[in-house]
Amino acid sequence: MAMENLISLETDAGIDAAATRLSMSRRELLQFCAALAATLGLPQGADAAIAQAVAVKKRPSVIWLHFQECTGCTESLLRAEHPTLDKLILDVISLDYHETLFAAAGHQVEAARKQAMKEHKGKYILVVEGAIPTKDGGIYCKIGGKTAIELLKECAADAAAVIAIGSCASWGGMPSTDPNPTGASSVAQVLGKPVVTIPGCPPNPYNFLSTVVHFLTFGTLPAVDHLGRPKFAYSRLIHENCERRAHFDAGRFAMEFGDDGHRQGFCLYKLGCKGPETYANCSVILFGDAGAGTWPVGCGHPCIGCTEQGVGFQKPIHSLAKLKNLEPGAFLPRIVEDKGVGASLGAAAVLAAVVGVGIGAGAKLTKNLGLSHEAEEIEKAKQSGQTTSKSAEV
Ligand code: FSX
Ligand code: SF4
Ligand code: F3S
Repeated sequence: MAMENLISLETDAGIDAAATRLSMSRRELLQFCAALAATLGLPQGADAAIAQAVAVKKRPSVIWLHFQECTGCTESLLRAEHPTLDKLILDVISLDYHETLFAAAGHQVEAARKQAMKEHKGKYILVVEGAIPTKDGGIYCKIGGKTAIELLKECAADAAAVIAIGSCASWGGMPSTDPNPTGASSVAQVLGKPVVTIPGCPPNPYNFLSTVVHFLTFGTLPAVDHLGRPKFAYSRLIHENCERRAHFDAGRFAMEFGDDGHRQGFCLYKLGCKGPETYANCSVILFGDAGAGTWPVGCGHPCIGCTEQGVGFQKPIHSLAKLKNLEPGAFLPRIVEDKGVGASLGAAAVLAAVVGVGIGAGAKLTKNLGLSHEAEEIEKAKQSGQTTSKSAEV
């Protein structure tokens, strides 16, 4: 069906014109639309609808506010090493107000914001980057004489949709960590109503682009969870689709940066990887965009849970993650467990009770987590020419 739709677009001059505008070939543009449709989890044929929307629909006006943050969200969206993405974003939206990117300043930009709000009343998308300081009347962030609270409320009043981009805007992010001296709050907290959130510090720009393209193509925002996160991007734990998952299941862990396990690409759980308690699609669409495997865990650093309230910037980077789901990733091949020894069934039962899972999964997990520590000791002992009581058990 998708193919038929794409073939019927062959003569669509709009696609060619859009491809020329974006300095892409027609094929590259259609491939990109197919990738966006896949990211959004849309059925076959949606790629053609997206291609047509990108090519012919009127671009929605976007007003982009900056509050308490580092501008990393904007940086990640427009990063220089991948020109296609920023071109696409700037092509599918009409960015009518953006403090960082505007060449103008002062009253000129304030006038541009008011003009865009008047012209596109009830139709513009408001994107908010950064947390909103609420302590002491909100005096810790003022733009053009107005507090962030005032600006946010003013701009949200006539917006068709509000998108909180980044963890700061989504749940307070880094500025809200204890003791939160400025009372940094999320967009939803200040507006008192749910908004679409795209957490991450910075967030994956494809998730923002996919959300906007969904709005452009279908006139609605994608389905979200109870925290306002688009389900297409945040319904799975990173751990469920991680390329190192088979090592986790097999009990193969890097124990130190640079050790043998780390060099061999073993699981980073024992270095503090928060993938088991972090909902995001970094492991699926490989956030990093600098080549294969270049997402945080792919590069060899544990995920710090930057999308997740209560995890990112709250838990120590190298503390062990809470295991939220012990089911193995269904599609990953098994690795033969050939190392170490297991823990007792009693210990497995205790762990299973603590984490609230069935004894089978708990026993398997306990066995595997037990494996690596002991195997590691045996390995070290072997290397130093010693024997241990453990090695006799293997
Ligand atoms: Fe920075 Fe954005 Fe982090 Fe916050 O991203 S990358 S501090 S989520 O608001 O600019
Ligand atoms: Fe991947 Fe981290 Fe899970 Fe290990 S703990 S499988 S590195 S997400
Ligand atoms: Fe953040 Fe972890 Fe993804 S640190 S970018 S949620 S891999």
